[in-house]
Amino acid sequence: MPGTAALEAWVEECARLTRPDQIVWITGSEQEYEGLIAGMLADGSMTRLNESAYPNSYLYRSDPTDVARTEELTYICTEREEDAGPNNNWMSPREAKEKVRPLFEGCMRGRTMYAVPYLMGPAGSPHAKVGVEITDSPYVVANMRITTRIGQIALDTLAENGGEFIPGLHSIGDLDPDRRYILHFPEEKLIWSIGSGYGGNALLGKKCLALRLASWMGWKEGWMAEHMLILGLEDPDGNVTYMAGAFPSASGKTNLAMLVSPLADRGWRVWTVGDDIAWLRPGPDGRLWAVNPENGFFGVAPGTGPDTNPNAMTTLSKNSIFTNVGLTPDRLPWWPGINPDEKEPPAGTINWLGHPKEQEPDVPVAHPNSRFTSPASQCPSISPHWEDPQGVPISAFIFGGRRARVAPLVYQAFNWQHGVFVGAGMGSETTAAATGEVGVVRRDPMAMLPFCGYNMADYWSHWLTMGAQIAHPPAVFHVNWFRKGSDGTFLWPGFGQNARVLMWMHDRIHGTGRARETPIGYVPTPDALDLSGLDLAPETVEQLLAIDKHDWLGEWGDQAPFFNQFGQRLPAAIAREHLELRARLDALPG
Ligand code: GTP
Ligand code: SPV
Ligand code: MN
Repeated sequence: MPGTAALEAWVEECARLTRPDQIVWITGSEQEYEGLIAGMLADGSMTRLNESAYPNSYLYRSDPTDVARTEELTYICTEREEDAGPNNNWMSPREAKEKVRPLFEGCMRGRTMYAVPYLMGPAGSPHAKVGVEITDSPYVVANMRITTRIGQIALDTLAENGGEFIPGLHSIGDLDPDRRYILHFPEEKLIWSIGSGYGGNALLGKKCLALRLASWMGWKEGWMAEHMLILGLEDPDGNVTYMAGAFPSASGKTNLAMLVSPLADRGWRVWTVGDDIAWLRPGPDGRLWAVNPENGFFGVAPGTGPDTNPNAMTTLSKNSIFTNVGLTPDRLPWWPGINPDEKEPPAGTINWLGHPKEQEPDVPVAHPNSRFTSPASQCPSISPHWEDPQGVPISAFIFGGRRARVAPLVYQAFNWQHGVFVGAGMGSETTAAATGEVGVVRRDPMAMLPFCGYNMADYWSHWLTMGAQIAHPPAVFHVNWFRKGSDGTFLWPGFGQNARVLMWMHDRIHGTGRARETPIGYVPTPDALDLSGLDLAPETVEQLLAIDKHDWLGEWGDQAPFFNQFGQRLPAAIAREHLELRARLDALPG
């Protein structure tokens, strides 16, 4: 298939390095997909699910040592270390290539090399970018086909934009974590990834291009690439207010984006634009406009069920790939929560390692980071505007953490600068989305710690600059669905009920919501939240909205060394906001 000369030359160069048996250019056709799947069914790497319950859907089990993003093996390779910042692992481009090129040498011998042209962003959008991923994993190709727009549509855009594309070379290598590297070269817009076939390590359009490289490009070019869901909240008048939310990995973006409102009968509903990534640009009207660069969802399976996220359940009911979930004797996928009244799967269910669960009672049936890959177009709540080339206008940014203590259910920042500080100071408990310890609080500014492709201090400066450039910057909120009571259970019902918090934000944006001023921002008065029909004790509501001086002084203290790492590069406005928070906390009685 003809591409531009530069594209063909790069693919040939990669082939000389990796020595595949053959090169296949991916067109994105149905037939081609069926062929890829047939190959994986034949070699046993995929299993067909129950065709009547889950048409055209498959189970894939990854290598047991390759089940999540590996942040410690992910690098930003800039000429100067300080441009990558203390928030990233760094190697110089030269050192990185010298170290990793030998791993690519001959790594595709005996394998097929796929060249996958893909488009991030809706076709015809000024936001859209073309990437080309070279990979030796048919599983990666199949996932890219769902999560991005692949093949001809990307080549057409490439032809229209003068042949510009972002190259990404990927090989599963030998899957040994000791020889795994996820390398980004933002100065030459290049990605090299070897040794993993999982998620954000391997589907290069997602975290590598659409966040790490795109955040760098946005910094240089005056736009933003964020780890954000995008939703539209329709009110009883039929007006839709668009909001974008940054929560750390596995902390509720997909769920909020697809929320089914319990107050739909009163005219409140949520439309889904995106569930993981937002690209934002200032519009001529002085607002920020957002597109979802993706074409599908790579969603967390555990916890997803008809009671928590019915829209996700419909979305994943066909044409989907399930990774590292359980398999019941009826050939249905299984994970905790898929059937709300079933704590345990049926006897004879096969766990994610491929063994009968009875043989391995200590192994979870589904891996905690097991995922579904499904087309966005199948989502019942998908917005009619989700592929609008110019995107949707954003009225609010929502930051969110997973915090058993400290952070109240919701609060609003005083203004844009304070909002940037609220995002910069975010903390959240770690999850299974990345390897490492789970449940420990870490600073995860704007949910971008693993995804910001440059010095985080420069990123905050960029946020401040963007706000100053637009006439109508979004209102900024912070939420926490995960606050726990003394008995260790969640205080807030979450999921669909989060609509009530979105409604308060809507009221704040439109000037009617009631709030009290606290040291951390505006917190709803208990009567400002519509809690009708919820069985919440007034003490619980009080606990959910409480600002504890002692807890917040602890939080302040935890932020200090994090900010200090950035030295002189930390924007003065952030340092000042941090000091002013301290003064407001000190003035609080108690
Ligand atoms: P990534 O795809 O990793 O970026 O994750 P995400 O931010 O999209 O998270 P997702 O919505 O998939 O949720 C992750 C986990 O949190 C799932 O197990 C959900 O069931 C659970 N979760 C989501 N929203 C809520 C909520 O409001 N309350 C509670 N208790 N759990 C939630
Ligand atoms: C995340 O970890 O934030 C994800 C999943 O969205 S992955 O694509 O693996 O990065
Ligand atoms: Mn994510």
